[in-house]
Amino acid sequence: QAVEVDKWVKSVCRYCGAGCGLYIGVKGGKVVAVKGDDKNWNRGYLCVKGSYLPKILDAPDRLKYPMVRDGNKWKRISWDKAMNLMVSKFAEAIKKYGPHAVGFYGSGQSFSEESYLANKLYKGALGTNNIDGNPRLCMASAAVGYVTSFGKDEPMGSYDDIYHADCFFIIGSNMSEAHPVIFRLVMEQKRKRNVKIVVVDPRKTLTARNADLYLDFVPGTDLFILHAMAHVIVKEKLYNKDFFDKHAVFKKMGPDNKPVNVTFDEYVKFLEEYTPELAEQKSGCPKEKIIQAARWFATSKATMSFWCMGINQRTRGVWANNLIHNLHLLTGQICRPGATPFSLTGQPNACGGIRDVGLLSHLLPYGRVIANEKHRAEMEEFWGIPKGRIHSKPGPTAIELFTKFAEGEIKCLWVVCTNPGQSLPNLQKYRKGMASGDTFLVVSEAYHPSRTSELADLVLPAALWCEKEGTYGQSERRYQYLPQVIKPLGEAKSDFEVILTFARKLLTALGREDEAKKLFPYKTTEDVWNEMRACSKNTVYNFWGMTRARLIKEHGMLWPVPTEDYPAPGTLRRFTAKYGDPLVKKFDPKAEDISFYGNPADGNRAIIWLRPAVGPAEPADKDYPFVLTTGRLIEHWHTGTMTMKVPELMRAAPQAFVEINPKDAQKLGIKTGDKVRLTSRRGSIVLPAKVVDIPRPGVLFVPFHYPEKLINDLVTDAFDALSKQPEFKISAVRIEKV
Ligand code: MGD
Ligand code: SF4
Repeated sequence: QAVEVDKWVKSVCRYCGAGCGLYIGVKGGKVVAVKGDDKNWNRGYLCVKGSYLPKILDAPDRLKYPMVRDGNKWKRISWDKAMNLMVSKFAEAIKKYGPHAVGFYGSGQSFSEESYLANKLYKGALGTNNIDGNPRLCMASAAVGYVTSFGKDEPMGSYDDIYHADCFFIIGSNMSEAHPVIFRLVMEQKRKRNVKIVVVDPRKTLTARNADLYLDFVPGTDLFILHAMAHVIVKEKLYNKDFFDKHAVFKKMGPDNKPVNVTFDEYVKFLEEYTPELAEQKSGCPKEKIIQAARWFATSKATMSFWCMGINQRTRGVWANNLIHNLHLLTGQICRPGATPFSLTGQPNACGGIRDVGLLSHLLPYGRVIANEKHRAEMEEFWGIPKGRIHSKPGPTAIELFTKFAEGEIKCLWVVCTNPGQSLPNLQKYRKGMASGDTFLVVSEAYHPSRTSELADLVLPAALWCEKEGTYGQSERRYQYLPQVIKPLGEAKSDFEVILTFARKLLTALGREDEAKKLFPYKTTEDVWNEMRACSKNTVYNFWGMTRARLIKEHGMLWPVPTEDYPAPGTLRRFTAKYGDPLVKKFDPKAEDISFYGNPADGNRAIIWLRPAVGPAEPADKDYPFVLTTGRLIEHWHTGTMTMKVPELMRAAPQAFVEINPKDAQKLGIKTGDKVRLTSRRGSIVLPAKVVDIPRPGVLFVPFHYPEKLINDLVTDAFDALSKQPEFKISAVRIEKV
């Protein structure tokens, strides 16, 4: 049915990291419709969540005014009073206890300019690294995986590779629900060409049901499968020796926990024990399927891997990422059209706004890290702050940050554009800390109460999506501009405006008025964007050529884009001069074509890692015999604050449930609709059962969207030692009929 609008404005969906382009239809100052942008990568397609975006804007629980806690009640206050209260609390804590008494928890859904400002305030102006974000729960293992294998973060390929690949290796990703439009493009290839889809997942999801080859396995045993695939590739000589001789080195961790180089023969020896038989024994996946997957991976013309939370949300998430990269490097399935390891991103701006901007406690902007003295000095010079201002020790990561807040070491915490009161694992532990009367919690939210804002001392109303402007950086290094289309509801303000005002007022309250003016002189988000472009200029991220005007005009651009006349859409493939990476020669002048130029210490080669297969932190056992795994449904976004305002989505997915395999259900006498209790070492919850042949026997699945059913009370907060990303995908539980 045609919708009448006054104008259509080009923008981007605010949900998943796919980053579908869309047009927003405005009529009489209201958003009345969206439609897909057919000139963007998504070719006009949107999924069901994106299609209903207009309905989230004027929901009845939108927060319109700043609110302060008054005992058990909430009191409306003015913005001036709210800012003064916040500034006085933060300034008092800093004066009394030093800069590490305050913290910030940000989001892969904030605009890049917002995250850049917050990072500059905390690391550059205050001198504390107490700043982390929800991508720690989401993408940290993928980021560390890229850095440890290739020397630099972010995927080297792009969505364009979908049109060239003839084998898709999808592991730990339910693309059909979590990244539906990307999956649609994959399925389109399946209909048109002779492509193969391999899916490795403990749930027979819609994605798995569309596979040509489906490998199901006991959660947490996929490292054995990945090694066994390498074993087959080596044994059957399906590898590309020319490629890895030239472009990769083999490494393992030495006895003093430092990496040491090893030979290909040592790698082959390491793989000997990881036979398909052993993998079958450990994982429950038939060895024939593993062998077939290895053959298709290696011998297809071009293999593209996709993975997401099933790999990242693991105590061995980084190692699992490394093992996927190993397969590409071993077979030379990389750095040419269709051949690429592509990590799917959960959130719309986890890449551009958090990983690239460096809003994680160990990072600085554009590939720089806190632990590197030279990088700190570069940023100190760039920001014009005294040498030594940036603290040399990486700060606490998400779980550690909330632990410090719970223990009172951090006195004041500001949570922006995320809902940790629902999304953190082992939730009650951290909720108690957030609710404590001894600390001061500020939450910037678009809705109130959320499961976090209900615990806050001060809640600030946030302008949503098209009520403000800024930039997103999405899965494939694609940066896109989102304009302000309508006025914010009530007195809501953009987080950009609030962070900027707070930064100036806080520094002034600390007696540093000159610095407030010098470090935060911006008038518009474009001023900050221009500073970010300059900050990226001499790095491998170089997006100097992406002026705001170009981003407004183009339908997304992929960095590197080194000059203002560099042709749109930018760089489709990195690390290969032949396929268009403009930085290969700059960073590795001797390179003929391929160079992993982020890794000069290893001759600009990538690393094939010898990482032993290790299982999860909490496997099922006799007391807790089931594995609980959690994740998303197609209808809802994360903690449901937005999508649960859409009646159509609520009708489709109205309540939480637990999926159980029919074989387990029969043994336990459970039928669909029965109430069952799930209990882990941390908590328990009652849910209706859904008996369905999706999880394999021994596995239970619960979506984490529903605020009235906090499944994260049960989930372990064990995390990966390298990425500090928690293992949301594997907790041991028992189940009983109530
Ligand atoms: P969201 O619902 O995305 O969840 O968890 P969260 O980030 O905590 O929260 C974003 C919040 O920002 C919403 O409450 C929304 O109303 C608000 N908001 C929207 N727009 C704006 C804005 O412009 N400004 C401000 N200030 N607020 C805004 C996600 C997290 O959850 C992530 S990233 C992952 S990957 C984890 N996944 C996961 C899982 O797979 N299983 C389980 N069990 N738990 C998980 N938790 C993690
Ligand atoms: Fe939005 Fe992701 Fe759906 Fe595209 S696939 S419309 S970005 S939620």
